[in-house]
Amino acid sequence: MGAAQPLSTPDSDQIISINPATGETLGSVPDMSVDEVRAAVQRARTAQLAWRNLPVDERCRRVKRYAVELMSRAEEVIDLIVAEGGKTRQEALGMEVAVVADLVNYFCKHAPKLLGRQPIPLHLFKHRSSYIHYVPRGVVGIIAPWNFPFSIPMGEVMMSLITGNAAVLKPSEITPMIALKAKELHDDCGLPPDLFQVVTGRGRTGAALIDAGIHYCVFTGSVATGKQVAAACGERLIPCTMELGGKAPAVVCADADLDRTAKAITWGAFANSGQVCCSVERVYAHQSIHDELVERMAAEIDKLRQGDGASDKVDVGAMTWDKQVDHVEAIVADAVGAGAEVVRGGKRLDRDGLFYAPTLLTRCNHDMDVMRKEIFGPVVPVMKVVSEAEAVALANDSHLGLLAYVFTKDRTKAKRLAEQIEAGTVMINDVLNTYGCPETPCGGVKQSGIGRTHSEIGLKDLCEVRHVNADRVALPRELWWYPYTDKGYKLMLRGMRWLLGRR
Ligand code: TXE
Repeated sequence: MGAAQPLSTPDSDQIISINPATGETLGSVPDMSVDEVRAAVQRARTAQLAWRNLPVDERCRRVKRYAVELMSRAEEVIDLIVAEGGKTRQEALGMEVAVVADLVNYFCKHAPKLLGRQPIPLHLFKHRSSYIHYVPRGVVGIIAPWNFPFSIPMGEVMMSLITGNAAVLKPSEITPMIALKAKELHDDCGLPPDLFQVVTGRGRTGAALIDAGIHYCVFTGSVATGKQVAAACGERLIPCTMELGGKAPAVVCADADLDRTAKAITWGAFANSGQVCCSVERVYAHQSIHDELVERMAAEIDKLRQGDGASDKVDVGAMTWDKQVDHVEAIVADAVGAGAEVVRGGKRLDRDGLFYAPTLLTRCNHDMDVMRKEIFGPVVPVMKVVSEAEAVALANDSHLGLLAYVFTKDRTKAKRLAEQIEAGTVMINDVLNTYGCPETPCGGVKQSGIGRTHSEIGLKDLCEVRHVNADRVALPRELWWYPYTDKGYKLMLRGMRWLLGRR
């Protein structure tokens, strides 16, 4: 049936990369040792000590070359993303390659201003001045998942270089080849080779990276692994950003534009075969429009063409990892066993490769795993609700809070509902797309993670935020210094009463 797991045994020193749509072997990469990882971090640190001294404008001028190189070789990269990850060409272009090229262009344009000295006007000590300056941390360790093996890590790599850091990437062992291609483009566009390196391997290589002298860690992956990584960083007091799982709810109000909503939810649930941390993972539809919405979604699903993403006539490609297909099968079986109705899909395709049919479930409830656990596959369960208040309460009944969606024509109500939903990002009448807006923060609340990637927040998190406080006038001493005197005390008391105690 599906493509086998990498052929290597867990302790072999080679990892085989396989095309999930065809089962063909794409190549193999080493399962790198602790010493190899440590050496890579040392080389990165040496390169970074020179790189950090370049003015930010010069760093941006050089990093911008990556976007030029990437877009000139876009199809080379797209072909490999499709072959190794299973997504369609459109998704490899729009959700991977273009996202990185746009992020590079955006931050190369805006970073010099964002990273400039930031004055802090002092409200009381007017005879002094303060400002913040942003200092690169050193070597950023990036540990990445298999679902967006290019755009997720490379956005962080590029932001690391722009802020004056070096980056060492540990890609997922399921999709290592694309990371090596990303590194090839980096070297080919003339950036210092040691500034960005790839250390391939399994989880233990990721663990070795955390222990190899990095100065910051950006982890993207599951909640379970994220807790292990955060603990390892905590033990070493390495600051980190955790981008973990999601269970995005879509709240569909009675007054939603059902045609747009059905199209949005279909794409939001099945793009990249549903293997997106911000996929629509559950729908709460107002009882007055529930049946019509389900009908429209079913009609949208019927139009979907599924097959090997290498073909241009495909809307839904292969899933990436056979264990994820097993998980999807189990979670659908649990739902059906508990009374869910399969309106569309509900099973693997009877063909080679990792294909699971786009699946629409109704009669779902919160006693089912499908409404509580991350599916991370092409399944969308729908639940009928009697009110918007019930929808919001159910949306918040989750340990995850990454993205959420609200569909209604009333934009004022939409923002009110959006602000009640516990999620890092809430989109109104749209899905997924904020990841493609580098100026907006990505990240979750609750168990969906810590910190933010992208945006000014994510850029500055890659820096040490340092503060300088300086004198503006030359005074012989400050009032509150030694010697303490009764006169000085009384003067300060009177002054503070006037300053701080006025109505
Ligand atoms: O994650 P894993 P996967 C989540 C998504 C899903 C998961 C899928 O919701 O849950 O990621 O990706 C390495 N120390 N997101 O299965 O297993 C491992 O080798 C250090 C959320 O890849 O957590 C891999 O490289 N590293 C996200 C990486 O961790 C370790 C967007 C992730 O592996 C390790 C995309 C260890 N002990 C997917 N063990 C978002 N929020 O944006 C494993 N690894």
